Amino acid sequence: MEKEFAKPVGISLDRFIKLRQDESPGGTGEFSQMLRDIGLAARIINRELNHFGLLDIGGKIGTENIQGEEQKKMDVIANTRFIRALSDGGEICAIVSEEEDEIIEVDRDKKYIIALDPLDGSSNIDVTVSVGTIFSIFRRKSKLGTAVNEEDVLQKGSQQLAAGYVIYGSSSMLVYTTGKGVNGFTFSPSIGEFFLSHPDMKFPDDGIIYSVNESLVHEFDESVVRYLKYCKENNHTLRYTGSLVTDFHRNMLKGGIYMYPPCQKTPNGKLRLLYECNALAFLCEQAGGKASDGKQRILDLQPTDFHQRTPFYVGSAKMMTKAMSFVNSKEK
Ligand code: P6P
Repeated sequence: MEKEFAKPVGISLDRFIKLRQDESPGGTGEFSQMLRDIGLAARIINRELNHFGLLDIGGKIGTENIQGEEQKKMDVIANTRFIRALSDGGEICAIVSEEEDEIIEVDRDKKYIIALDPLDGSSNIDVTVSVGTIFSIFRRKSKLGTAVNEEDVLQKGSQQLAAGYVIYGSSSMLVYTTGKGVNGFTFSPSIGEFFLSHPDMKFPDDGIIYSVNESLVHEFDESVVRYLKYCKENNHTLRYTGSLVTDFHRNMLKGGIYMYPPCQKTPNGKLRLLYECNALAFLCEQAGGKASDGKQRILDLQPTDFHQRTPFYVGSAKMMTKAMSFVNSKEK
C-alpha cells in the first residue's frame, strides 16, 4: 500500500548519466563529470533568473563582446558560472565562449573542449521570455599536455561528442545528446535536480510552425521570400520569440522550422556556428530533423574562426526539404 503513496520521482540526470556512462565517449567518468558540471551551472543560473526582478542583475554593463554586442549583467554572470563550474569540475581542457574573445585554457592535461553560448537571447530576460544556454563538446586533436590550439577548436560539427541546451522558462529543462538520441530533463525546484521527463525526443517529421524575423523580409533573398509566401498560402503559422533556444525547443516538440537567413545587416547570417548552430544541428539530426546553411549541412561546415556566423535553417525534415527546395531556387 505504502508503495502507491510513495510515487517514484523518476530518473535523475545524475543517475541517467551514470546509467549511460558506458555509452559516453571514452566511457570514463570525465565526460560524465562535465555533464554534471553543466547541470550545476544551469541550476545556479536558473535560480538567479527566477529571482531576476528582485536582484540587481538586470541591464547592461557598458561593455561589448567580440561580436560588438552590448553585454548584459546576466550574460557575464552566466559566463562566469559556467567557466567556474567547468573549471572546478576538473575535466575540461578549454572553453570557447560567446562572451570571451579568446580560448580559455583550463587544463592542458585534459581532453575535452566545450564551445558555449552561456545565455542566448538575454535581451528577453527583463520581459520574462524564456532564454537558454547552448553547449557543444569536442575531443581535442592535439596531444595531452600541449597547449590547446585553434585546430582543437575549429572542428566540424560532425566531430561533436555531445551537444545540448538548457531552456530557462515556465519550467526549465536540460536537453542533450551524446550521439545516441536526445533526452530531456525537467528541473524540479523543490528537489533541486533535473529528472528525465522527455526520453528519446524526436522532431516531428512535418509541421506548420515557421520561426523567422519577418521584419527583415525586405533584406532576404527572393528565394527565401518565396518560401515565406508558400508558408502563408499553406496554412502555416508564425511563432518567433527572439530567443533561439525557445523557438528551437518548441519546434522540436510540435514540429516546425527556424530560419535566420543572410540579410544586409548580417550577410553571413547572425547566429554563430561554433556555439549555437553546431549544437542545435547535432541535436536536430539526432532527433530526426535537418539543419542547413542554405547550401550544405551545418555539421559539414569547416569553421575558420571561433565566432564566425552562418545562415541557419533548422527543423522538421519535410519542412526543411520544402524550404531548401525554395532557397536553392528549384521552386518558383
Ligand atoms: P533578431 C538572440 O540575440 C539571438 O541570437 C537568438 O536567440 C534569436 O533567435 C535571434 O538572435 C534574434 O535575432 O535579429 O531577430 O532580434
